[in-house]
Amino acid sequence: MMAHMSDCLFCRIASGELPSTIVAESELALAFRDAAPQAPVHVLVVPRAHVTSAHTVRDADAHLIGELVLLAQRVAVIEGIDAEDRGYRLVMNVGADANMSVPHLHLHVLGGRKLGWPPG
Ligand code: DGP
Repeated sequence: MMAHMSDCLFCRIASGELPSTIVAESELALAFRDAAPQAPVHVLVVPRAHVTSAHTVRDADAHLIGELVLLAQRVAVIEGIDAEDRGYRLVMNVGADANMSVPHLHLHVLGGRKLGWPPG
């Protein structure tokens, strides 16, 4: 895990250097609206510290995965999609085949409509 990378988009958003629409935050993570939403609710949850992807997570930063999920739960409550008859999808893209475009670990929180499966 690296603290901050000045050329990383989500590091710059997480530090407040670049603007975002923040939905929730914790000491270790930030949740902000995706700039190209794929659903009525589309929020990205990122660790403040730089981790490249789920595939590069190591023992020392494994707790961040739990942190992202806990913050995603708060996002779901804030956005009103947490009820059992609603629900949401959590997605972590890894690498080119999954269309990962920003190499800073992030959890997509998608909801607000019936989501298709398989995702395609
Ligand atoms: P992924 O494909 O999993 O790497 O998702 C990256 C997401 O980041 C994608 O859905 C679009 C979003 N995104 C890209 N640039 C920005 C930005 O500058 N601000 C915000 N809020 N979202 C961004």
